[in-house]
Amino acid sequence: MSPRGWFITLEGIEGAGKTTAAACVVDWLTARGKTVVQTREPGGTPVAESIRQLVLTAGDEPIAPEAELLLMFAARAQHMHYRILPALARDEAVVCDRFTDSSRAYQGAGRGLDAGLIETLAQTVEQGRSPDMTLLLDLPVATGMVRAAARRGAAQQDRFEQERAAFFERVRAGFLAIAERHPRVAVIDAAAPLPTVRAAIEQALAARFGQGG
Ligand code: Z5A
Repeated sequence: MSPRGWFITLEGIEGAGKTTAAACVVDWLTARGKTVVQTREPGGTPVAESIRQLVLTAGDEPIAPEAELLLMFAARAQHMHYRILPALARDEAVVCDRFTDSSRAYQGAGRGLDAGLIETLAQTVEQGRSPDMTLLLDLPVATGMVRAAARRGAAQQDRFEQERAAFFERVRAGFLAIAERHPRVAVIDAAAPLPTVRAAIEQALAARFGQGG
């Protein structure tokens, strides 16, 4: 079985506007008659959502970087197996908020884990089906942090939100390095006003899939 649908991922540091951008991508695809599965990582299936809860919640026991990486890939394996690949096989479009590039950027560039190990895990878990297109929402770390704090309000920070700016600078640089290596990645200036971001996303989608979809 060779999955045929379109696999689109959204990436970026926190507060980049991935959630907002996902809605724009879904609108664009739906207008072209595509059936869309909108999902996120870590998460997307009941088991993967349980892992999300575990890995994002700040508790008394720290989570070792290697455990964090393996938990991200454990969630991804469930997601790939039971949600993403079946949808692609039905010729549907999958719009996923974060995917393996987040592991490369956060656990690789951010935590300093071995890039070779991450690629080995990716090869096994992705089963030969990497994204057709990735929208990288890029913006300065300080802007992302301000946006994320404003959206969070009085709610508690999760484990990642507790990291300092230097960590997110490494993550941002990691994402930009991925974009340089992979033509599937379109870099969107996410610091721009929303209508400008929306127009840039639509332009990138049209360039990849054609105007008619
Ligand atoms: N993680 C990892 O380490 N390794 C992995 O492999 C994976 C994940 C898969 C959870 O991700 C954490 O998991 C994540 C990395 C790690 N932690 N961090 N950081 P998440 O995606 O659930 O969490 P997040 O990145 O923190 O999401 P977010 O803060 O919700 O960011 P967002 O979705 O990109 O932003 P948003 O909600 O669309 O926008 C934020 C606010 O800005 C909101 O009020 C918007 O209205 C506003 N906004 C958006 N765009 C604009 C523009 N253009 N102008 C002005 N205001 C805007």
